[in-house]
Amino acid sequence: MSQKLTKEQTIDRYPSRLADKPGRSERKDPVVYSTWTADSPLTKEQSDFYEQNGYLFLEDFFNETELNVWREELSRLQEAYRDQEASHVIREPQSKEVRSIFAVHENNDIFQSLSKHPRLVSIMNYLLGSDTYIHQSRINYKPGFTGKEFYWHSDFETWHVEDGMPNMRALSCSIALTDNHPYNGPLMIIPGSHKTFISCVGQTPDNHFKESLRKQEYGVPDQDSLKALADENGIQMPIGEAGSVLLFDCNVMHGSSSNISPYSRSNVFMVYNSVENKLREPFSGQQPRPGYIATRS
Ligand SMILES: O=C(O)CCC(=O)C(=O)O
Repeated sequence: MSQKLTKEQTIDRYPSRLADKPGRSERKDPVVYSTWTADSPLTKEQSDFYEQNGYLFLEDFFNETELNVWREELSRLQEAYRDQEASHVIREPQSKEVRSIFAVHENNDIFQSLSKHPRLVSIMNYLLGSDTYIHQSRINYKPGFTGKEFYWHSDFETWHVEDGMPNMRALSCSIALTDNHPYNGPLMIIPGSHKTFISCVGQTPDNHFKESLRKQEYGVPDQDSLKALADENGIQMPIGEAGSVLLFDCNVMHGSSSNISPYSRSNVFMVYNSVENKLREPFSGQQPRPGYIATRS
Protein backbone atom coordinates (compact mmCIF):
# COMPACT_ATOMS: atom_id res chain seq x y z
CA MET A 1 0.00 0.00 0.00
CA SER A 2 1.48 3.38 -0.92
CA GLN A 3 2.13 5.67 2.00
CA LYS A 4 0.47 9.10 1.96
CA LEU A 5 3.05 11.90 1.96
CA THR A 6 2.70 14.75 4.43
CA LYS A 7 2.41 18.32 3.09
CA GLU A 8 5.98 18.94 4.27
CA GLN A 9 7.19 15.95 2.22
CA THR A 10 5.61 17.10 -1.04
CA ILE A 11 6.86 20.69 -0.90
CA ASP A 12 9.38 21.52 -3.60
CA ARG A 13 12.17 23.22 -1.63
CA TYR A 14 14.34 23.75 -4.71
CA PRO A 15 12.10 24.67 -7.67
CA SER A 16 13.85 24.76 -11.04
CA ARG A 17 12.92 24.84 -14.75
CA LEU A 18 9.63 26.56 -13.82
CA ALA A 19 10.37 30.30 -14.09
CA ASP A 20 11.41 32.18 -17.23
CA LYS A 21 14.51 33.59 -15.52
CA PRO A 22 17.29 31.79 -13.66
CA GLY A 23 17.30 32.15 -9.87
CA ARG A 24 19.70 31.88 -7.00
CA SER A 25 18.81 30.73 -3.48
CA GLU A 26 20.59 29.55 -0.37
CA ARG A 27 21.04 25.88 0.41
CA LYS A 28 18.46 24.75 2.99
CA ASP A 29 20.18 21.51 4.03
CA PRO A 30 23.31 20.64 6.03
CA VAL A 31 26.46 19.56 4.16
CA VAL A 32 27.98 17.24 6.78
CA TYR A 33 25.20 15.44 8.61
CA SER A 34 27.24 13.96 11.49
CA THR A 35 29.05 15.59 14.36
CA TRP A 36 32.76 14.91 14.13
CA THR A 37 34.38 12.73 16.84
CA ALA A 38 37.81 11.12 17.13
CA ASP A 39 36.23 7.89 15.76
CA SER A 40 34.99 9.52 12.55
CA PRO A 41 36.48 8.10 9.33
CA LEU A 42 37.78 11.55 8.26
CA THR A 43 40.03 13.88 10.19
CA LYS A 44 38.48 17.07 11.56
CA GLU A 45 40.39 19.05 8.89
CA GLN A 46 39.09 16.83 6.08
CA SER A 47 35.53 17.03 7.37
CA ASP A 48 35.71 20.82 7.72
CA PHE A 49 37.26 21.16 4.25
CA TYR A 50 34.39 19.17 2.74
CA GLU A 51 31.84 21.26 4.62
CA GLN A 52 33.33 24.54 3.40
CA ASN A 53 34.30 23.58 -0.16
CA GLY A 54 31.80 20.86 -1.09
CA TYR A 55 34.51 18.42 -2.13
CA LEU A 56 37.43 16.42 -0.75
CA PHE A 57 40.31 14.85 -2.68
CA LEU A 58 41.87 11.71 -1.18
CA GLU A 59 45.11 10.69 -2.86
CA ASP A 60 46.41 7.08 -2.90
CA PHE A 61 43.12 5.77 -1.53
CA PHE A 62 43.34 2.51 -3.51
CA ASN A 63 46.45 0.48 -4.32
CA GLU A 64 47.78 -0.95 -7.60
CA THR A 65 46.48 -4.47 -6.92
CA GLU A 66 42.93 -3.21 -6.46
CA LEU A 67 43.25 -0.88 -9.44
CA ASN A 68 44.47 -3.60 -11.79
CA VAL A 69 41.31 -5.64 -11.23
CA TRP A 70 39.06 -2.64 -11.96
CA ARG A 71 41.10 -1.52 -14.98
CA GLU A 72 40.90 -4.97 -16.53
CA GLU A 73 37.14 -4.95 -16.06
CA LEU A 74 36.92 -1.43 -17.49
CA SER A 75 38.64 -2.59 -20.71
CA ARG A 76 36.63 -5.79 -20.89
CA LEU A 77 33.34 -3.85 -20.69
CA GLN A 78 34.49 -1.33 -23.27
CA GLU A 79 35.33 -4.16 -25.66
CA ALA A 80 32.11 -6.05 -24.89
CA TYR A 81 29.96 -3.01 -25.72
CA ARG A 82 31.95 -1.79 -28.71
CA ASP A 83 29.34 -3.11 -31.16
CA GLN A 84 26.59 -4.17 -28.79
CA GLU A 85 23.77 -1.70 -28.04
CA ALA A 86 22.26 -1.57 -24.53
CA SER A 87 20.10 1.11 -22.94
CA HIS A 88 22.54 1.62 -20.06
CA VAL A 89 25.48 2.19 -22.43
CA ILE A 90 25.83 5.78 -23.70
CA ARG A 91 27.98 6.72 -26.70
CA GLU A 92 29.97 9.88 -27.36
CA PRO A 93 27.89 12.61 -29.07
CA GLN A 94 29.94 12.62 -32.27
CA SER A 95 31.25 9.06 -32.43
CA LYS A 96 30.33 5.47 -31.62
CA GLU A 97 32.81 5.26 -28.75
CA VAL A 98 31.49 4.24 -25.33
CA ARG A 99 31.06 7.39 -23.19
CA SER A 100 29.38 5.96 -20.08
CA ILE A 101 28.16 2.65 -18.72
CA PHE A 102 25.49 3.00 -16.03
CA ALA A 103 24.41 0.74 -13.18
CA VAL A 104 27.74 -1.03 -12.80
CA HIS A 105 27.02 -1.45 -9.07
CA GLU A 106 24.06 -3.62 -10.09
CA ASN A 107 25.12 -5.40 -13.26
CA ASN A 108 28.74 -6.13 -12.49
CA ASP A 109 30.07 -8.12 -9.51
CA ILE A 110 33.46 -6.41 -9.52
CA PHE A 111 32.09 -2.86 -9.41
CA GLN A 112 29.35 -3.93 -7.03
CA SER A 113 31.99 -4.95 -4.53
CA LEU A 114 33.79 -1.64 -5.10
CA SER A 115 30.53 0.21 -4.28
CA LYS A 116 30.41 -1.65 -0.96
CA HIS A 117 34.03 -1.03 -0.04
CA PRO A 118 33.94 -0.62 3.77
CA ARG A 119 36.31 2.38 3.87
CA LEU A 120 34.20 4.21 1.30
CA VAL A 121 30.88 3.32 2.87
CA SER A 122 31.95 4.45 6.34
CA ILE A 123 32.91 7.89 4.94
CA MET A 124 29.60 8.19 3.06
CA ASN A 125 27.57 7.20 6.11
CA TYR A 126 29.50 9.71 8.20
CA LEU A 127 29.03 12.61 5.74
CA LEU A 128 25.35 11.82 5.13
CA GLY A 129 24.60 10.92 8.74
CA SER A 130 22.74 7.67 8.08
CA ASP A 131 22.94 4.44 6.15
CA THR A 132 23.29 5.02 2.43
CA TYR A 133 22.51 3.28 -0.84
CA ILE A 134 23.68 3.74 -4.41
CA HIS A 135 21.46 6.22 -6.24
CA GLN A 136 23.46 5.98 -9.48
CA SER A 137 26.71 4.47 -10.71
CA ARG A 138 28.56 4.93 -13.95
CA ILE A 139 31.91 4.52 -15.64
CA ASN A 140 32.87 7.61 -17.64
CA TYR A 141 35.54 6.55 -20.12
CA LYS A 142 36.64 9.98 -21.52
CA PRO A 143 38.70 8.33 -24.25
CA GLY A 144 41.82 10.05 -25.56
CA PHE A 145 41.28 12.36 -28.60
CA THR A 146 37.49 11.87 -28.75
CA GLY A 147 36.11 12.10 -25.18
CA LYS A 148 33.72 15.06 -25.09
CA GLU A 149 33.04 17.49 -22.27
CA PHE A 150 30.49 17.38 -19.46
CA TYR A 151 29.16 20.94 -19.27
CA TRP A 152 28.84 22.75 -15.90
CA HIS A 153 25.99 21.47 -13.75
CA SER A 154 24.75 20.70 -10.27
CA ASP A 155 23.82 17.01 -10.11
CA PHE A 156 21.17 17.78 -7.52
CA GLU A 157 19.27 20.10 -9.88
CA THR A 158 18.72 17.17 -12.27
CA TRP A 159 18.18 14.53 -9.59
CA HIS A 160 15.59 16.76 -7.92
CA VAL A 161 13.67 17.79 -11.05
CA GLU A 162 13.94 14.59 -13.09
CA ASP A 163 14.26 11.89 -10.39
CA GLY A 164 12.41 13.35 -7.36
CA MET A 165 15.33 13.50 -4.93
CA PRO A 166 13.84 15.71 -2.19
CA ASN A 167 16.84 17.15 -0.36
CA MET A 168 20.57 17.76 -0.68
CA ARG A 169 21.72 14.64 1.15
CA ALA A 170 23.70 12.75 -1.48
CA LEU A 171 27.25 12.82 -2.80
CA SER A 172 29.37 11.47 -5.61
CA CYS A 173 32.53 9.53 -5.27
CA SER A 174 34.77 9.56 -8.34
CA ILE A 175 37.46 6.89 -8.35
CA ALA A 176 40.27 7.55 -10.82
CA LEU A 177 41.21 4.41 -12.75
CA THR A 178 43.67 6.30 -14.98
CA ASP A 179 45.84 9.24 -13.98
CA ASN A 180 43.93 12.54 -14.09
CA HIS A 181 46.10 15.26 -15.63
CA PRO A 182 45.28 18.91 -16.30
CA TYR A 183 45.28 18.01 -20.03
CA ASN A 184 43.02 14.95 -20.22
CA GLY A 185 39.70 16.45 -19.16
CA PRO A 186 39.66 16.14 -15.35
CA LEU A 187 36.76 17.34 -13.26
CA MET A 188 36.65 21.06 -12.43
CA ILE A 189 34.82 22.24 -9.34
CA ILE A 190 33.65 25.64 -8.11
CA PRO A 191 34.47 25.31 -4.40
CA GLY A 192 31.77 26.59 -2.07
CA SER A 193 29.13 26.59 -4.83
CA HIS A 194 27.28 23.76 -3.04
CA LYS A 195 25.86 26.39 -0.66
CA THR A 196 23.91 28.11 -3.46
CA PHE A 197 21.13 26.60 -5.55
CA ILE A 198 20.95 27.87 -9.11
CA SER A 199 17.56 27.26 -10.67
CA CYS A 200 17.58 26.76 -14.42
CA VAL A 201 15.29 27.83 -17.25
CA GLY A 202 13.49 25.60 -19.73
CA GLN A 203 10.80 22.97 -19.31
CA THR A 204 12.17 19.45 -19.47
CA PRO A 205 11.09 17.57 -22.60
CA ASP A 206 9.74 14.01 -22.17
CA ASN A 207 12.47 11.35 -22.24
CA HIS A 208 15.08 14.09 -21.91
CA PHE A 209 17.63 11.64 -20.53
CA LYS A 210 18.12 10.00 -23.95
CA GLU A 211 19.88 13.14 -25.18
CA SER A 212 21.10 14.69 -21.93
CA LEU A 213 23.44 11.80 -21.11
CA ARG A 214 25.30 12.51 -24.36
CA LYS A 215 24.98 16.29 -24.25
CA GLN A 216 23.03 18.26 -21.64
CA GLU A 217 20.61 20.96 -22.88
CA TYR A 218 18.13 21.40 -20.01
CA GLY A 219 19.15 21.77 -16.38
CA VAL A 220 22.03 23.85 -17.70
CA PRO A 221 22.92 26.81 -15.48
CA ASP A 222 23.00 30.24 -17.16
CA GLN A 223 26.33 31.90 -17.89
CA ASP A 224 25.77 34.92 -15.59
CA SER A 225 25.16 32.66 -12.58
CA LEU A 226 28.17 30.50 -13.45
CA LYS A 227 30.42 33.53 -13.82
CA ALA A 228 29.21 34.98 -10.51
CA LEU A 229 29.90 31.68 -8.70
CA ALA A 230 33.37 31.39 -10.27
CA ASP A 231 34.18 35.07 -9.57
CA GLU A 232 33.24 34.56 -5.91
CA ASN A 233 34.96 31.21 -5.36
CA GLY A 234 37.42 30.45 -8.15
CA ILE A 235 37.72 27.10 -9.92
CA GLN A 236 39.62 24.08 -8.60
CA MET A 237 40.89 21.07 -10.51
CA PRO A 238 41.66 18.25 -8.05
CA ILE A 239 43.96 15.98 -10.02
CA GLY A 240 46.13 13.02 -9.13
CA GLU A 241 47.15 9.52 -9.98
CA ALA A 242 44.95 6.52 -10.53
CA GLY A 243 43.70 5.28 -7.16
CA SER A 244 42.72 8.73 -5.92
CA VAL A 245 39.17 9.44 -4.84
CA LEU A 246 37.25 12.67 -5.24
CA LEU A 247 34.17 13.14 -3.08
CA PHE A 248 31.80 15.92 -4.06
CA ASP A 249 28.50 17.17 -2.74
CA CYS A 250 25.39 16.70 -4.89
CA ASN A 251 24.97 20.46 -5.37
CA VAL A 252 28.53 21.53 -6.08
CA MET A 253 28.90 23.12 -9.54
CA HIS A 254 31.21 20.99 -11.66
CA GLY A 255 32.03 19.99 -15.21
CA SER A 256 34.92 18.86 -17.38
CA SER A 257 36.46 19.72 -20.76
CA SER A 258 36.90 17.49 -23.79
CA ASN A 259 39.91 15.22 -23.86
CA ILE A 260 42.01 15.91 -26.93
CA SER A 261 45.11 14.43 -25.32
CA PRO A 262 46.15 10.89 -26.36
CA TYR A 263 45.48 9.60 -22.81
CA SER A 264 42.08 8.42 -21.63
CA ARG A 265 40.70 9.72 -18.36
CA SER A 266 38.51 6.93 -17.04
CA ASN A 267 36.76 7.27 -13.70
CA VAL A 268 34.08 5.24 -11.91
CA PHE A 269 31.39 7.34 -10.23
CA MET A 270 29.33 5.98 -7.35
CA VAL A 271 26.56 8.24 -6.04
CA TYR A 272 25.52 7.56 -2.46
CA ASN A 273 22.18 8.83 -1.17
CA SER A 274 20.90 8.78 2.40
CA VAL A 275 18.21 6.17 3.10
CA GLU A 276 16.33 9.12 4.61
CA ASN A 277 16.33 10.94 1.27
CA LYS A 278 14.76 8.33 -1.01
CA LEU A 279 13.24 9.39 -4.31
CA ARG A 280 9.64 10.57 -4.69
CA GLU A 281 7.76 11.48 -7.87
CA PRO A 282 9.93 13.76 -10.05
CA PHE A 283 9.31 17.44 -9.22
CA SER A 284 8.90 18.06 -12.98
CA GLY A 285 5.66 16.06 -12.81
CA GLN A 286 6.99 13.86 -15.62
CA GLN A 287 7.71 10.15 -15.85
CA PRO A 288 10.68 9.10 -13.69
CA ARG A 289 13.90 8.21 -15.48
CA PRO A 290 14.72 4.48 -15.78
CA GLY A 291 16.10 2.55 -12.81
CA TYR A 292 19.56 2.19 -14.36
CA ILE A 293 19.95 6.00 -14.02
CA ALA A 294 18.17 6.50 -10.68
CA THR A 295 17.49 3.73 -8.17
CA ARG A 296 13.84 3.89 -7.05
CA SER A 297 13.35 0.80 -4.86
O1 LIG B 1 33.29 12.51 -15.95
C1 LIG B 1 33.26 13.74 -15.90
O2 LIG B 1 34.20 14.43 -16.22
C2 LIG B 1 32.03 14.47 -15.41
C3 LIG B 1 31.06 13.60 -14.75
C4 LIG B 1 29.93 14.33 -14.19
O3 LIG B 1 29.88 15.51 -14.10
C5 LIG B 1 28.81 13.59 -13.67
O4 LIG B 1 28.81 12.35 -13.82
O5 LIG B 1 27.90 14.23 -13.11
